[in-house]
Formats: sequence, structure tokens, C-alpha cells
Amino acid sequence: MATDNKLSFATRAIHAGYNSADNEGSLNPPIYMTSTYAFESVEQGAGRFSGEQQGHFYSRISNPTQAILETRLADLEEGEAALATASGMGAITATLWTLLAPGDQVLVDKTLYGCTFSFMEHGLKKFGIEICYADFTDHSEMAAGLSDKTKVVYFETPVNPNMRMIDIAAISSLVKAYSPNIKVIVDNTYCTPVLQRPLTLGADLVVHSATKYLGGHGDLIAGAVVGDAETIQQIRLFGLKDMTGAVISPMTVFLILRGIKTLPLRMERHCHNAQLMAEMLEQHPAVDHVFFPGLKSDPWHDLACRQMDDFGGMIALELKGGYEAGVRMLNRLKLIKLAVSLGDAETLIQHPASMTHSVYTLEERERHGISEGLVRISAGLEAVVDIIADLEQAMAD
Ligand code: 4LM
Repeated sequence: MATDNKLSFATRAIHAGYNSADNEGSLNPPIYMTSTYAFESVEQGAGRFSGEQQGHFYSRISNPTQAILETRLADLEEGEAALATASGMGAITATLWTLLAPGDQVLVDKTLYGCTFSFMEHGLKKFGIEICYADFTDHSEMAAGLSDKTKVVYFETPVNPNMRMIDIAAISSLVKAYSPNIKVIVDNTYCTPVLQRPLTLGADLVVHSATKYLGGHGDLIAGAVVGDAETIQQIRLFGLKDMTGAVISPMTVFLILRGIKTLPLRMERHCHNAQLMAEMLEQHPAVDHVFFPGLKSDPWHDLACRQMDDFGGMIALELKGGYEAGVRMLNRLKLIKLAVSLGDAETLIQHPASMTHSVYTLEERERHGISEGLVRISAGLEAVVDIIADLEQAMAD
């Protein structure tokens, strides 16, 4: 089915990129479990490897089931094209290996998901790429980091794990005024296109961990990058094909397509549950601070109202007793699962300093704004009363 932006988001989440009439009436797409494609003649296959001729060639480059997901993601993010990958890190690394060369500089926000930070700090740096950190909530500090060597500006919003928020439109316009050739990349994992569409706000590329809300059921690892057709093709034919080989399985693609059908519904419930949990936590005597843009007291509330369609399902908090109180609470939970990852049906809780962000050293965590006592919650889809009751019993004296 052709992309039709006149249809509403929830409809496109179910239909975009797939027409059952082209597939024997099968309501769900076929899973093409094939590594290679047979040609009728040498001429038919020629040029497919290099992308000069349309059509599949080998599944490290493309696959018909994967193509359906890519069309759907491009549609929902309002980009020209998308590339699905084996993981979020697969999408991020394939993208950056494609865009960068030794001597280039990447300007990044000071707080990133742990493995993204590690890839920048321990991966890209090793190959002569300069990584420059700035606080992107301070626009003059960000602008001061731009130089003739800057090729990529990269950030998450809301930021994993501390829920700072970055103004996508303001950063994109500052960067483009400095140089239209610099690529602005936004990690949209926390929001999904249901809540935020960075390409419509001036960003060039969006990356995702599809492991999270897009898949939505905690049963797969996957990623994606969305943007203009030319850049996505470069990432496919170099970053993915030659550099990472981080190819998604057609079976995983099927599960993500299934997950995306309910994405708008699920996001509504994630947001509702997170809002009520954050409001309870803000009033709780054991809690020192709650970081959630849906709270009127949150410094990013106004930006969230402008930039996001709802406030998301992620919360961060500090307990009054700091690290020790956090450990006590995490160890006393009964229903909420102590686990990394996010966006699942189950409410998940974790301690970034020892889990998702433990790749940062203690000094790096201090410098990059990740406190030792911070606790992160991914609001699930359960009845919120049960989750709130579990949090309350775990924080009781
Ligand atoms: C976590 N996150 O936070 P894969 N971008 C963002 C992420 O949160 C993640 C990735 C990329 C967590 C995983 C353990 C904003 C991952 C990387 O895990 O490679 O699909 O995505 O708990």
C-alpha cells in the first residue's frame, strides 16, 4: 500500500507499507526466510548489489519482509526511507561509520545511553574521530562546540537516563545556520513517532532501538534509522553491508510489524501509567526528586508540551536516602521487574549507575550528569494501581 499521509497515524501504523491483495490476501505479511535471491538471467541480477538496479540481491542488503517494516517506519517518522537493523546499536554504528572519517568531529549531548557513549568514546575515538561533549540544554554551549570539522550533531531527548530534554527545532536550526552539511541525528527511542517526530522539526536522521516500544513486548532486539533516501541508501550499502553486518532477521521484522499495530494504543497507556506514578512519587515522603516532563514542576514541562504529543512512559527519581535507599527499594519490589531495557508490557526498574550506564566510570558519570542514586522506571501496561501499590510497599519505612 502506498504511503498515504492523509490517513491518521493509528491507521498508518496498521496498514502502511503492506497490501494483502498483493500477497494472496494474507492479512499479515509473509516472512521471507531467505538469504539469497535467484535470477532468471545475469542481466536481471546485474546492478542490484550496488543498488543501481531495483530488486533484492542478498539479505545482508535487503529482504521483502524487512522492506515492509522500512516503509512503515519511514511513513510514521515522516521520512523518505528507513533501514531496519539487528539492534539499536546496529543502527547507530552503521549510521556513524557511514557518515564519518578520521579527522571529523561529532558534537554530542553530554548524556547518552551507556553503549552509545561507549561507541563514541571507545570506538570512534580509536579511529581518529573527535568526540566533543556539550550540554545541549544550553544552546550557546552547544553552538560553541561547532567547528569546521563537525560532521554530526547527535542527541537523545528525553535523555536516557536522567530525563533532561533537548529542543530539537532550536538545535537543528542553530546547526543548519552554522552549516547545512552537518547531519543532526536524534535518538527517538524514548518517544517513538507516536509522541515526537524529529524529522519534522529539522533533524536529518532518526535512530531507534526497536527493541523497546516499537517491538513493545520485550521479546526481540532490533533497531532502525530513518531519513532521506540517499543517506539511508548509503548507510544500507556501506554502514550495514560492509561495516557492521548488523542485519535484522525477517522473523524479528514480523514481530515488530505486529508490535507497531498497537503502538499508539500502548503509548497511550504507558503515558497514562507514568503520569500517575510520577504524581504519586512526587508527593511521597521518601522521594527527593522526580524527573518526568509531565509534572508541572519539571523544568522541561513547557518544552515537552511543544515538542511531544504526550509525556512518555519513562521516569527517573532520586530517593532521599540516595544510593542505599535506592538499592533497598529495588530489592523490595515484588511485581515490578528489576531489569534493563524499556518499553515493555511489564513495568521495569533499574539502577543506571550499576546497570545501563556502568560503562561510564564514576568520574565520567559525574561529568556527564548521571548520579549514583538515580533510579529509572519504564512504566508498563499493567493496571497502574497495582504498580503504585508495589512502589509504595517498597518505599515504606
Ligand atoms: C536501556 N537501551 O536503556 P539496542 N538508544 C537508546 C537506548 O536506550 C538503547 C539503545 C539505543 C537500553 C538497553 C539495555 C536511547 C538501549 C541501544 O539495545 O542495541 O537495541 O539499543 O535499558
